[in-house]
Amino acid sequence: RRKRLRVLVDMDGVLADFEGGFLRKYRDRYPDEPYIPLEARRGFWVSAQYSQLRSDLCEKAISIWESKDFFSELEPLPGGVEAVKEMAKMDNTDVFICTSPIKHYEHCPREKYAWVEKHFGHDFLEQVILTRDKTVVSGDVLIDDKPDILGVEPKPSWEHILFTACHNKHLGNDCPHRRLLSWDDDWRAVLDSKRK
Ligand code: UMP
Repeated sequence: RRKRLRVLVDMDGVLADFEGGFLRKYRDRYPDEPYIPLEARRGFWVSAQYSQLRSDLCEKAISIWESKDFFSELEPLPGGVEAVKEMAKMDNTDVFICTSPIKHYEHCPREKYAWVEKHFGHDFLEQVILTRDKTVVSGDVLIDDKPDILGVEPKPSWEHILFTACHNKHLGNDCPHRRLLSWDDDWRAVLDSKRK
């Protein structure tokens, strides 16, 4: 394979602990409201599951990630930053962080850049792709915890590698993608399989 390998890595739920950060701030802000423990999370959309729990909890959940400092204060998930830095140093490999900002744009896009700068350094901002449609971005692999990544391009160039998260770990055979169980899993082998 002569071409360089292009790896797209999602941010929330793959590099940054969106679920953990959400639950902590939700419980701090709404200590008397019911909540969904991470072991009970099902489905990508946190708002949908809170809405099922009680319809008025949907907007309370949304208020958490629409708040200032939510995205910038997310903790890195174990091993993610290190793995991406290592990928970026590999021969014939280009790595991009490919993430969808929320449409409430007051804080999220700026804070996503701030998060990358904090954890990867200023120069790595060159590698950031903010898009609401990942199917129009070309790459060899997309490592992402969302089970269904859809958009206007019906045949995206990347293979979706599903990164295991609390909300998708129970999905069985109706989810056809190869998985990365965590950053301790063999991500190098996944990349190598695409170099052939
Ligand atoms: N998000 C929502 N609602 C939810 C859960 C997540 O709007 O219930 C947001 C957080 C992220 C985006 O900004 O959706 C998901 O982005 P990707 O992980 O697909 O890049």
